[in-house]
Amino acid sequence: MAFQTILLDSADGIARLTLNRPERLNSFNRVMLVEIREAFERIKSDSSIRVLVITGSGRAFCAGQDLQEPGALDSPESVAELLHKFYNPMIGDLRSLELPVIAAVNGVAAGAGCSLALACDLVLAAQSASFVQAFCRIGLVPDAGGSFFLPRLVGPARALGLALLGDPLPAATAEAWGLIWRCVPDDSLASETDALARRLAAQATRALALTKRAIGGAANRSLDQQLNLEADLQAKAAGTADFREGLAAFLEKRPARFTDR
Ligand code: LHQ
Repeated sequence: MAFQTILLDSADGIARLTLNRPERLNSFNRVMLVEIREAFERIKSDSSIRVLVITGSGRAFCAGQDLQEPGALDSPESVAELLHKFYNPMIGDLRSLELPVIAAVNGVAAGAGCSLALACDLVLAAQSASFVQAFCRIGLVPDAGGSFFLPRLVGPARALGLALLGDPLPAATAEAWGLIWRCVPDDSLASETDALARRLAAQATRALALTKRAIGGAANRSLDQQLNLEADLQAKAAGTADFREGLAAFLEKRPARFTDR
């Protein structure tokens, strides 16, 4: 089935999901939120996919909720329903993907569009991109995981400054503050994203998925809990064919060829 609001293609183990409503700065409507989840399902069930890249078409990454979507914002109930039925499951599904997810932020990421980017594992942003906690500008509060990821990434002082003021944070500052992995020149975003995705696709995907589990939520666990979790995850990694291959390749002084997913 073809999608109406996103594009999904894959090659060489790398899936690319493009938010594709450029005339509305790729803002989310209900169709798009459903299609994104359907894309995640397809990626999960395709064992050839080892990395996902999420990006936007045109000049924006994503402007958050489509503020002109009929019926969406009519009442507190419709807003709560949007979050419970569409946004929250989408963020939950994204976080449970057992492969690395890169956000290639090609332009402005505002509101829930910023939350989506921050929920990804690695964020690469074009120098002209910016991150906007747009919620306060329209009398709303951060959602779609924004209030979870933001303070964990930049600390409460910067998180509050961003969320209470709603000023655009330029990509270079976002990198300096540790909000994102890297800011790159606009004309290098595509090639840098491709190089990063290829590097990740060549790695041991199961171990990367287990690493995501170790680091995700680590701030909420005690040292004892984390040590135990590490031991459990390491036992799982040690049971993969990729670990045997990685070890053999090291001992034989040759590049490893990882194949698990
Ligand atoms: C848009 C949008 C947009 C529709 C630009 N919708 N058309 C979840 C569920 C439940 C409740 C509500 O909240 C949420 C989560 C959220 O995401 S709430 C936050 C929603 N997003 C915003 O408040 C951001 C609104 N947009 C902006 O502040 C600006 O457009 C940004 C900073 C993103 C970009 O600014 P500019 O580059 O100056 O572009 P622009 O403002 O001129 O927009 C270009 C066009 O896109 C324009 O349409 P037009 O027909 O005049 O060319 C905008 O109306 C449209 N657009 N964002 N979210």
